[in-house]
Amino acid sequence: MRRILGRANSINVMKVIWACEELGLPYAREDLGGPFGGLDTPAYRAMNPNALIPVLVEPDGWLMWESNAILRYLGTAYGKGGPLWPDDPRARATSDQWMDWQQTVANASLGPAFVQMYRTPAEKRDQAVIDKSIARSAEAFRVIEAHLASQPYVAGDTFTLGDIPVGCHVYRYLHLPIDRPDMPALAAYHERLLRRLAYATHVALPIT
Ligand SMILES: N[C@@H](CCC(=O)N[C@@H](CS)C(=O)NCC(=O)O)C(=O)O
Repeated sequence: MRRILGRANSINVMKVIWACEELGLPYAREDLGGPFGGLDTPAYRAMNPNALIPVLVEPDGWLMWESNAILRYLGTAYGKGGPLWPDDPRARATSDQWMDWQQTVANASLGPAFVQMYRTPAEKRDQAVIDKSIARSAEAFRVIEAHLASQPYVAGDTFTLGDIPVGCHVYRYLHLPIDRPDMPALAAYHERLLRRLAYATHVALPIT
């Protein structure tokens, strides 16, 4: 059986679950990281030397880490000829571009506020870090707001794997208890994604 290693409330684990569900791939998920621990062990570091989740372990034991790279692997291995990871190089590149945007722009801007608000004890929180992160996030998410104002999905008219990292982060941005500018295209995107069972079941949950 394919294994997804990592706690269910990790945004990066959610991406892999969502991709497996979209591709119809069976998997078993195992709780690791956060309160479950288990990452700083020789056995886990032998799988992922960064001691981070997720790790994907294929049924034959081959494994890999880095959530967006896992999505690209799953699409290439199991999505051939289908709409999720288009064979057309340019359509695929556009989907891929937005995956990188999620890591390098969305996460870089919103991550600090999330870590302060959800992963840092109240007495150690730095409001200046939160404020700066929220301000940077407004700029970052205006980019995807403008993009999705003219098309339903990141790569065009069709849902692709690039919507998975972006959708996970848009959900988080729209549902964190922070001030944010009105972003109607992102709100509509969230409503569109809610029609996908995997998003509704594994992503659109209370943020913890
Ligand atoms: N770039 C990596 C980041 C992985 C990462 O930062 N994972 C976090 C959870 S979202 C983690 O392992 N945190 C430590 C923990 O959960 O104990 C990826 O996309 O897979």
